[in-house]
Amino acid sequence: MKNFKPFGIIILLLLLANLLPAQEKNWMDESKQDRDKRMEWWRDARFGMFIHWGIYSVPAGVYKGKEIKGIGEWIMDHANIPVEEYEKFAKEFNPVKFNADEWVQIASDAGMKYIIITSKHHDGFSMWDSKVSPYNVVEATPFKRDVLKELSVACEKKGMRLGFYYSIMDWHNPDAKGENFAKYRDNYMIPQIKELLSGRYGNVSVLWFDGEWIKEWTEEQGQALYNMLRDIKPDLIINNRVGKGRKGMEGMNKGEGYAGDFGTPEQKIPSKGLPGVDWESCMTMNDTWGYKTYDHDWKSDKVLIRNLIDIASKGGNFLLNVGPTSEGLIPAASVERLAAMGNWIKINGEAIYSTSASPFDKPDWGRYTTKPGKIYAHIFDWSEDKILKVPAKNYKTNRVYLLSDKNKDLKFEQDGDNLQITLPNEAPDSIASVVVIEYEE
Ligand code: H79
Repeated sequence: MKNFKPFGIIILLLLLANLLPAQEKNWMDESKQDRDKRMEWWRDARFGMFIHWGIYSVPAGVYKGKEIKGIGEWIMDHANIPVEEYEKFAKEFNPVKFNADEWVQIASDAGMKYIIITSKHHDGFSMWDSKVSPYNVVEATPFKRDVLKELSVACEKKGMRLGFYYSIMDWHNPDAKGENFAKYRDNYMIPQIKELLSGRYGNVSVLWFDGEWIKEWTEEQGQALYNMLRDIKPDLIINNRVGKGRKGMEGMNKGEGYAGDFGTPEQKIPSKGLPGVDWESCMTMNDTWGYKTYDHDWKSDKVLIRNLIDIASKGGNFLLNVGPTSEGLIPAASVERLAAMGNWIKINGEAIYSTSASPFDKPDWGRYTTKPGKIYAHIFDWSEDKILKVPAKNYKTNRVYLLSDKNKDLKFEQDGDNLQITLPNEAPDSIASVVVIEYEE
């Protein structure tokens, strides 16, 4: 073995390995540890802003003098508007009052930790400077400004996370329906998504797909897209509508064979949450996502704040929508409600952010959230007898107090299976008052 040359053999093996087909990474096989790390900021955030903004804000629910029934961003479909007619709304889109810093400030003041904005809705209109198609906000409107770019800069300044909604269904591109779908997918949709992840739009934290129900889109294509996106950006978080996982258990990456990182209940809060999976309820503040001039059916501060608590108590996130006008303004009714939520969160945010689902069954008087060493009782209905009973049987309680008055101890005693807490006469907050139970871990 005088002529044995180990380096030569190693080099030969390396050369051979290059000839083998590259083993593609399946990101759906991620370890729990890696997944927990990637999802951490999102789980802690609990509350985000959804923004539905596009050229549908120009008709704003009215076409040819008629109020069109249904959600505003669907007007092209609901009013049967031909493509060439609908395109004309782009020429009227000039939202000179748009100020990205103001939008981010409104979200931040509301206590929201991330923003998801429509990059392209079903109407196919792109809200950024896309080189893939001139049907976009820079080339097709008098506004000529890159909305997503401005928002990404404003988010970066404020430390606000940003994600993009992208509709797989596209009513504008003729290839997006029927036998040419692969052409739309490979030459239009994927190049567009790559633009969004190119770095030009900052650190994109979430991609939020929709319109995946069309027959042209399959779970296999969804999984291929999911893997492609994680190859580009390994820490990206992607919703379950990237594939066909929205039906059934809303679930993903659970050995159920569906792509996506979180479930997306729409306009509803699952009665028991979605145990074992990450999820986010998206909801409107009135009855539309895209702006409609005449929709005044606003949810009250009480409903919105209690929805946030209800969702947190079930371990989910709340993605609450605003539909800005064609002037570029978030409607005043939305801003007022977001401010009220922010005021509640300023006092009680500790009981929302970074919490986990309730350790107990849902009580009649409100909801629970929890954190290591702490139980938060969110009281909706202040009890008549001023005694709060918490089924904290095997907990060694150290201290009990209200988040609105942290220095003042509340009296408590263990009574069999229940911890009995003596409440003050008046509820500090008529919508939800939070009592903290600190216990030894
Ligand atoms: O962007 C907002 C809406 O425009 C969009 N999703 C939110 C976030 C939305 N698309 N459709 N809808 C809301 C309601 C209509 C759903 C249906 Fe279907 C589509 C009914 C039949 C096809 C999806 C697939 C739901 C049921 C089957």
